[in-house]
Amino acid sequence: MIAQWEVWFKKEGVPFIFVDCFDRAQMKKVLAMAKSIVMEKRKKNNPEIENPRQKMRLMVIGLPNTGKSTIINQLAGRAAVKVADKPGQTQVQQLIVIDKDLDLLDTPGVMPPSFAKEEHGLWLCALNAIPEDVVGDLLPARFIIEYYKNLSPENAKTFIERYKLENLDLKTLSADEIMEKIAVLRGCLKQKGALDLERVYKLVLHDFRKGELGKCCFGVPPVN
Ligand SMILES: Nc1nc2c(ncn2[C@@H]2O[C@H](COP(=O)(O)OP(=O)(O)OP(=O)(O)O)[C@@H](O)[C@H]2O)c(=O)[nH]1
Ligand SMILES: [Mg+2]
Repeated sequence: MIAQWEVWFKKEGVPFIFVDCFDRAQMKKVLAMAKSIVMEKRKKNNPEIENPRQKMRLMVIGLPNTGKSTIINQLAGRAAVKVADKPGQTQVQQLIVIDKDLDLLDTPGVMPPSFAKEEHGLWLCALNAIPEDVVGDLLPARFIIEYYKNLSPENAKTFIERYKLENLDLKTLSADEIMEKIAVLRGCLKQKGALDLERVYKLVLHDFRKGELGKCCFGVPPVN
């Protein structure tokens, strides 16, 4: 699905780069790319100026808890802004000097005013872009299980191995039944042996957010 997004960005003429913020080499590419985009624009808008101004001020925007502040810290090479694994960490804008040519504005996460489909809200809950107390753990955990259940066994390999589900035909089970199996396999039990499903929901959400269930990509590019 990532490949489909690549095609779409190219077709739309939108410069893009997929990165792991903790990969220093990749982050350097982001910096170089951002600077070259700005310089190209400056040259295009003012062709008569031979040496356009180098100094630039850019802002980092995106959904809550998606790594905006982390990007800034990585590019600055220091803990310039606060980072946390929860939505709404950054509350006010903050301007950070990255180098002699670049200042970056860190901004609070932004949300779409509404969701075209209910599942879009669940994606954001699964990704922890919406605070956990808004919908609780069950719905996003069920949504994640549903996602991996519908993948081919090859694409769901990491998920299947993580919870030792190799002997089950996942397609014939509901997401809730799969979570019951995980409770048994992982020993998530309450006193007197009842299944502790709350623990399974938290486990699934935790593992998903840490990338332990394998790579995933929600949603295909829009069709024009
Ligand atoms: N694995 C992984 N984790 C990341 C990456 N980028 C950020 N994180 C983690 O995601 C969490 C949120 O990062 P932040 O930088 O605070 O996110 P933010 O977009 O600034 O969040 P708000 O200010 O709340 O909107 C932190 O626990 C980061 O360590 C990444 O590329 N890979
Ligand atoms: Mg932030």
